[in-house]
Amino acid sequence: MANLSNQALASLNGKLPIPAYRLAEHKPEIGIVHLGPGAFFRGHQAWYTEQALQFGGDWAISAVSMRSPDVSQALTPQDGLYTLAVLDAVQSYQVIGAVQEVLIASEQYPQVLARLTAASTKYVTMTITEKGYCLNGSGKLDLTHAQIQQDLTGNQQPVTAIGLLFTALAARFQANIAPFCVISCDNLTDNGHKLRSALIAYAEQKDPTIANWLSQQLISPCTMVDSITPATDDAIKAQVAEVLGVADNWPIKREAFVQWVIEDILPADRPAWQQAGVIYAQDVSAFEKAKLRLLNAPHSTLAYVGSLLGYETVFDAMQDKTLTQFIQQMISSEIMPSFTPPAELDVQQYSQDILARFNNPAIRHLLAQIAWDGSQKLPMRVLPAIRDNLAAGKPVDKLAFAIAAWCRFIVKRYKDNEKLVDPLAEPLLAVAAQCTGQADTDVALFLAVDAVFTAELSLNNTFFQAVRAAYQQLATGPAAALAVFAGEA
Ligand code: CS2
Repeated sequence: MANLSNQALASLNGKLPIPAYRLAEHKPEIGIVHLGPGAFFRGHQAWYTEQALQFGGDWAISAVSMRSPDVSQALTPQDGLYTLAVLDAVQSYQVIGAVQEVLIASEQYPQVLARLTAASTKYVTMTITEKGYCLNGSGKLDLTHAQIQQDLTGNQQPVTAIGLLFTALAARFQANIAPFCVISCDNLTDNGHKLRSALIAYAEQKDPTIANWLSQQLISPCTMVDSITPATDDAIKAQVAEVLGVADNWPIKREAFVQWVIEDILPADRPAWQQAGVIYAQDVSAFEKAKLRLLNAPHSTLAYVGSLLGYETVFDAMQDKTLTQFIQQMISSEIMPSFTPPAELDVQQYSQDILARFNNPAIRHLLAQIAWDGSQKLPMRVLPAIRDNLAAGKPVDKLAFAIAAWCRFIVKRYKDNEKLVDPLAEPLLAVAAQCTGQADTDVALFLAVDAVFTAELSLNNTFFQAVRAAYQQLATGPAAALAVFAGEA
């Protein structure tokens, strides 16, 4: 079977949507560099840009991974092409051509820097996950972070995304080229502000003149990104090969729902993203908050509680009536009251639609994947709601159950001698090693991990007692504990 490539495209015409511009004489030039070419980027931003490219413009993407050669190895032989499979009530397939090249920063540094420095590169979008920003508990650049230290003090090529972007921006400054606009597409509250302040904080250490230039000129909108995009598996590869009649090294699958809200501060010269469905809004933080609390917080809760119960996927966990009842109660009694949603959002409907999306049988989304990086995700999705409720004297018991389930999940990994995927795996497993099963002491050990829990939160007795009670209950077994917390027992 032939492989997907520019050459194979013509044979697919008429079978499914293809990037017809790839067959034209004048192909779009690169105008966007993207850091972090994972599944989410390829199912989300690259798809939006693909739709936008149908309206013309030089907005092809150079996709850059910091270190991993995987995506480059899979897509370079395919001219950057890959298939997007939308798996929902209706299934559809589309070949995406927006990614024109895939580079590896650690191996092709001069090329990456040249792309980032070129005046024709107007945007840098990024999906580098929470940990990629190297922020401390207050959301500022962590200047003590080992890799940030390495980049700040050494003269080697940068190893962090922040260091790489700074080097490119400094080169643009020297060459009198305006900064590119940076667009964070990660699930962080106020992602654009955090990214902007991290870059300026880094620049202050390196060169105050550039820091000053950036504070005047760097555009870094906040965004809200949403689409459930599980990791690719062999089943989807086989399915795509059957539909296309050509082999694809790395197709992407996602649900039909897709949303991208961008703060309305982009330069006028931009891809036709709006025609592709992007929503520009004055205030994105309210949307971001609603999404983090109503989608990502329940997702992480399902991941930890569901894993303890022995489920494998989100869909499997959603078939457990007690678990879904618990999630619904957590949403209505603790999450909804924790924040003020955007005026234009019908939160009840929004939340119901999210739970319906979790119930999509066509999407095999592994709980294990969502459980990754809990130390980075919980402070964005669950702890803010807890903090807000504590301040307002509102309940936190169900949210605390999610935190206790995370602690139990780590202890279980330790006991089962299984790998914990988390940048803080080492200190967290060290905590698990000290756990004796006594709720008081075990919970105190976890809450003392200051990279996850702020001092204020770990010293809050209401919070401590709530996590302790849930943790203790979980000792009776996850199903029994869940029944109690869902009000069944
Ligand atoms: C998930 C998200 O893996 C996770 O932690 O909660 O990736 C989620 O699927 C997306 O944010 C949906 O937009």
